[in-house]
Amino acid sequence: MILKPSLSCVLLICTFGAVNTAAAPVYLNETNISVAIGSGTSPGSFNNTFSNGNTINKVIDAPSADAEEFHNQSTHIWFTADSVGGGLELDFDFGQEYDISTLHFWNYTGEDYDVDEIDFTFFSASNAQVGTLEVFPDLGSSPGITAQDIILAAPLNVQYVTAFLTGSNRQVDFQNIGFSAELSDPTNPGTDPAPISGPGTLGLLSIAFASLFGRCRHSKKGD
Ligand SMILES: [Ca+2]
Ligand SMILES: [Ca+2]
Ligand SMILES: [Ca+2]
Repeated sequence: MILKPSLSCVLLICTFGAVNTAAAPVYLNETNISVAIGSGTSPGSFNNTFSNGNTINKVIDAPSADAEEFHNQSTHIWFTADSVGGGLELDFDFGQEYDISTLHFWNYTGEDYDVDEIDFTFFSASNAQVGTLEVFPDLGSSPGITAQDIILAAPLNVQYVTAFLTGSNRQVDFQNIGFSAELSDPTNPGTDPAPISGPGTLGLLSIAFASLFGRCRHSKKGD
């Protein structure tokens, strides 16, 4: 028996190919996400962070994951908590769900002011918690500060991220926080911790081929 593919089958194959190649990581910054100071920020001082009209957008203004910044009042964020254990909370909104693959952090260059710990909490579009992560970042490079890249195995389906930054001596000084991520697969619900590749990808393939087979059979009957 020779299966003659119909036009709809060919179109479906082409569409699947296009969807498959479109899933490439993008760098999230001020052009596609937002950041705000969270209500969980401890009592403290922002020092010169907002001098000369600067805003908290300095956290997400790096144009790319490998951008270099020099430490000055137009590029950095500097918070001093009133007491040890206090810190700065940042709330990120991606606007839609992404699967984060790499975290990028541009720390200050010296131990007296750098960020010593960041506690991340990740939430889906429906505000369900989908993961947490503790990071103890390296000192920034000097004199030009480039990002430390931290590869993440998860989480998937993240729209909101809360980051709580602390310094062991109350000082929190850094340049940027960045995320490389892919748009989430809408068939994979936000609470599903399935890995990015493997069963999830195989499942998608199975659905695509089942659909293709069904469409081809249907078309052949109608021919
Ligand atoms: Ca910056
Ligand atoms: Ca320190
Ligand atoms: Ca440190």
